Amino acid sequence: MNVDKIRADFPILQRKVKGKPLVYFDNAATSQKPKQVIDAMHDYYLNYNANVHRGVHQLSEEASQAYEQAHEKVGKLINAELEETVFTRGTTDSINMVAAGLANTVEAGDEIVVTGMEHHSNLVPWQQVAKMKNAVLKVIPLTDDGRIEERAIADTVTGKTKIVAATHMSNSLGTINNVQLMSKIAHENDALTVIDGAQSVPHFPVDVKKLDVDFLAFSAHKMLGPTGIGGLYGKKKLLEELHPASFGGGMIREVTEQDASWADLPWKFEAGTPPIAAGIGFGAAADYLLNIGMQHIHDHERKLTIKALDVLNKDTIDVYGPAADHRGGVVTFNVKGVHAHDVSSLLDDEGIAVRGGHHCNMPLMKKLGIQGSVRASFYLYNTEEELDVLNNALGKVAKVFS
Ligand code: 7TS
Repeated sequence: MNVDKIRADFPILQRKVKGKPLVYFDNAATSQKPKQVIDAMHDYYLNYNANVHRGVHQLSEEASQAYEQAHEKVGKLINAELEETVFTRGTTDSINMVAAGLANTVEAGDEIVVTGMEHHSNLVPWQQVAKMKNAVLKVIPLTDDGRIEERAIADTVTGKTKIVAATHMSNSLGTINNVQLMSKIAHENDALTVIDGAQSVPHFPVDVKKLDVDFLAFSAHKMLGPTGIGGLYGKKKLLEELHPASFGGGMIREVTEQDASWADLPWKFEAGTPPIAAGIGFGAAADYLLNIGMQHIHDHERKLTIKALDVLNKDTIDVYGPAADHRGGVVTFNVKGVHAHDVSSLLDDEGIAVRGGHHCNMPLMKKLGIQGSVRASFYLYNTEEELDVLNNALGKVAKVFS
């Protein structure tokens, strides 16, 4: 993987922040966008802007074709068919759609299982379903280093479990979960898995068939694509059974005064005029990632993560989460005795963008006994030299507060 060549595709990486070259380590929040994605969206607006699936005129046909092809490209990235690849507004929207659809299948006393490391967007929707249906929300506990052991899954999931909602990779701890095993245990108990792929699909190979997950949610903006769009994979049979949560134009087959039937998959779940340019950009992002190769991206981030853990492993710093073998390119830490926001702000003075705060993981922060942390998260365009810049900057932070 030629990182210099990749960096040339991202004009923003050339800019300076506070007079210093930008070091962008906030990829878990959102990634930067390559020219190829921006150009694809421009091209649509400049040359074939029209609504999709409606007109028979040339522009509409071109737009419809590009929009459908974008679904195919995104599907290819996760080894899903077109019918199984729904475009949504993002991970949060995807999970809410599934939660609304599956709520009908949950009865009083049933169990919904989540893990102790869920982003609020894969926790709060399930809390709401559990409250509405008088179901029991159970939480798979974590080890002290922020992993999930097989025994913990097997002990939590029971014959009463209807849904296992779990993140593929934690946005706070970096932990990569064995969702194949979770699906196996869920299926042995006749439960379905809803996997939050917001941090996995952008960063390593995800094959929905191999993992045998039932639903998978992800966001374009974390994988080189635009904001406002994301993906929901569902097994075809399950999507056919799932009740749509949003109704209107585009998602119907036939409407009478009193009733309506639904369009074929995936359009059944895409009511109204979609964000067409964003969808086309999402397809271009999937193409870009496929061209580079997800395994190459994972290997690169792994190298960076090992070095980051080494750089951060100091007496003055607490690092959270498991060893490099169990995690992706997210490293969260605190400089002892210094507020995460102060550290983030001093790093910003050095041109380094990190996130400080609770990372939408309040229950996890509570368990760790902290209010928040500083998070450095990596992507394909980051370099080992940038980790040296972080290391030097953290040295300065320690001096300021000593
Ligand atoms: N799930 C995980 C694991 C995430 O990291 C995020 C976003 C979401 C769900 C929600 O995605 P959205 O695109 O619908 O907002 N995580 C973060 C973050 O860590 N910092 O900013 C956004």
